[in-house]
Amino acid sequence: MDQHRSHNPNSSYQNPQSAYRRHRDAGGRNHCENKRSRPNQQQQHHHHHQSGPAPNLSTRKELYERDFPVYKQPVEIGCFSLDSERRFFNDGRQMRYYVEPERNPNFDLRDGYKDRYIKRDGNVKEKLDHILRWILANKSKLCSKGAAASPCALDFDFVTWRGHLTKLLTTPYEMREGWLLAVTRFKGTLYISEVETEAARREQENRTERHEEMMYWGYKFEQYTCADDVHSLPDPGGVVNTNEAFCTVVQTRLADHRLLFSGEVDCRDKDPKAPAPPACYVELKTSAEICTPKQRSNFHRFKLLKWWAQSFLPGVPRVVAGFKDDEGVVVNVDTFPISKISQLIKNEHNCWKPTVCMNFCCDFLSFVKQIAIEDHPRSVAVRDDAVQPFFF
Ligand code: 0WD
Ligand code: CA
Repeated sequence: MDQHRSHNPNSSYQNPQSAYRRHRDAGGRNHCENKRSRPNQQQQHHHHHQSGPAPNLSTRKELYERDFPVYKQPVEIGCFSLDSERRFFNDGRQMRYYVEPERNPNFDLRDGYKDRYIKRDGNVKEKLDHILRWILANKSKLCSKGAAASPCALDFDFVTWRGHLTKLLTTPYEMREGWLLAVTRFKGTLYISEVETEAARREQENRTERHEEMMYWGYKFEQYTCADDVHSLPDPGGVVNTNEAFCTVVQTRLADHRLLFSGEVDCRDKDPKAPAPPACYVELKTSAEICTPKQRSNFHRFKLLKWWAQSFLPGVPRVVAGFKDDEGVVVNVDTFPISKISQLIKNEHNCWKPTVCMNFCCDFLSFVKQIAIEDHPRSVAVRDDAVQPFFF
């Protein structure tokens, strides 16, 4: 399941690896853009580093202001759970149920940080492993034609995490954080997995104790608002263990890209009459209390973009946000229906547009199809955002 292999650069003809790096200049602008090489204009044979200039893809938002692309209603085709020791189960045992809090609950998010917190080991890079486990456990229902000899071809163009797609959606508006994605083609399906950037690694190493604690606050909010069973209540006295996860696996299509991806889901509506997944799912967030017009504007421009992209992708219809003060106390709770977010930001001058996000993602996926040609599990194309290729 190791999707990323390093190879001797001199052997790249046998195992070609392509890498695409995005650079930011000091002003946070993308450079290395090349308008001549929009992906749709690329010839297939240009993917190879021996055959001329490397193609690249601009991240300039102006280029993506066209009609909204076809995005089929995402359908849940399965789910899986990761337990307190990060073990995989091909079922929904880690599903939790949303218990609506009061509007002004005064939840203390700092409670338990020192003594009731088990933190997932961030040094373990899981790559696509859990999704691949789910595919193996469900291959009889996924294989195109009967139970062909393994491994059979999948009816998908792309397999990835939802979180990686979220990063693609927000790329035209993201001026700070770059990313690095590895792509490999196997039996016609492209597997996309993230590789940690040098900047992200440094950021993680230099995290302050305050930042470290604030990362706990989001999980603590989940504990205040989620119950383990339909008829039980949240247990704020319990342990927060971030190994535990419930993940949905969804199928959808973006233009001509057939996608299979998985994303972690916080909880579901506990009403038995609630619609089927993913429409019953609830995404939980925390955010700083909004006190000034400037803070409200930033919330619309940056937070709502990320929240929208993350939940729109799997068809999760609402985000429940806990607004916290500097002491980590949730002072109020608000629900944001995903379908209303684009109206909410309409008054914001020069704000982000959903169509730009989706069109960029769509073009990026077309670009990847043209770049990652070699169909071999050991041939890996690594690419980074803004979106300049490099090869090794
Ligand atoms: O190893 C890696 N580089 C990554 C692993 C990067 C991103 C995700 N993952 C894996 C983990 O197995 C995790 O369980 O993906 C799972 C979540 O996938 P996703 O839904 O595609 O990721 P994303 O949409 O970025 O995050 C959803 C939630 C987060 O909630 P908030 O409200 O903060 O967005 O998943 C959690 C977090 O609660 N989460 C993670 N949990 C464990 N390990 C990770 C992570 N690396 N990233 C996000
Ligand atoms: Ca969340």
